[in-house]
Amino acid sequence: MAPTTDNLSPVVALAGGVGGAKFAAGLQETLPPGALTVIVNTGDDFQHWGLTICPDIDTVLYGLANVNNPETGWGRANETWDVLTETERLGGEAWFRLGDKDLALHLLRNNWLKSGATLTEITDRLRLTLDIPSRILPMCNQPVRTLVHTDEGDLPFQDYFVRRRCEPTFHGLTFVGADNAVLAPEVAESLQTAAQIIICPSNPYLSVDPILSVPGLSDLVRASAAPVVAVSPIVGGRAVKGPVAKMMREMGHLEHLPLTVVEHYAGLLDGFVIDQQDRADASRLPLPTLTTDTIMTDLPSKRRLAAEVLQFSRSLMYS
Ligand code: FO1
Repeated sequence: MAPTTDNLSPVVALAGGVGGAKFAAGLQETLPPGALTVIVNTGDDFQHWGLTICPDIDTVLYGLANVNNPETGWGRANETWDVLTETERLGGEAWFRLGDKDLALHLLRNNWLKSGATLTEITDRLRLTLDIPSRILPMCNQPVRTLVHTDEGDLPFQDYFVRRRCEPTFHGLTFVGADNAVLAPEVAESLQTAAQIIICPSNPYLSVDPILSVPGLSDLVRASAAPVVAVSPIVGGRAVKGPVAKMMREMGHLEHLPLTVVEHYAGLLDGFVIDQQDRADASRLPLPTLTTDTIMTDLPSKRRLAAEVLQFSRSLMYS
């Protein structure tokens, strides 16, 4: 069935990390309750203090529940750090900052995982408890772990990103376990019925590629009749947050970074959204492009950007 254009049509967003969570919050604010599904990167997940940590799922959960830390973008607002402080005092590792409230969620999730629930089931339980009207789907239920190849050797994702603050020179990535990942029925169904598919302004290499590495997932995006639009994570030739521009430079892309993002998503996109500061790059882009203010500082700016992107995406249904 061809996708319809009314506001109740399902919208699927692919997201990872802080930029993705911010934009997804704007989409949720703009769309009717239940219209949004967010498929989230789990390549950043790892084991720490004996717990399974799912940073991007939690960043999206907290962002859509509006309980996220507005300064960092990850973790909880009004957090306390007693466990971390005491753990460090006892000689434990404190480079990865798990707050007390955040820890409560991790303890629960760990128990549920131990008792056999899938990450999809657990995430759904958590989003309902947090009164989130949107569906949040991990990209898969099997472990896929991003390994970063650097000039200092291979580093597990969080070692590269948090412990080493992305300082080592980036050479490439492997998504370990991706070959054995299985497309979850919920993910497949959401993409098959989507009226609009949006790739959030997340890091294309670290956050979106792991999602696309799940066997069969990018084929569904490509096969979809829905317009596929990506929002650039680049503003004024730089990353809004995180290491994407640094990584691009280290791969030899020194200028026209929005075009580099489009080329990276080759064959997937029907439209692209760039920031007004990158206006000069618009004419180089080989697809319909919306140029606007993509910086999201508060809820109104998230809502405005989401509304503009949805409208742009709808306009592509007729082209
Ligand atoms: N990012 C940091 O830069 N430092 C941290 O200590 C840190 C802790 C943390 C705890 C829970 C969580 O869900 C996320 C956390 N993040 C932290 C964010 C994080 O690991 C990255 O932003 C993502 O993996 C990249 O998208």
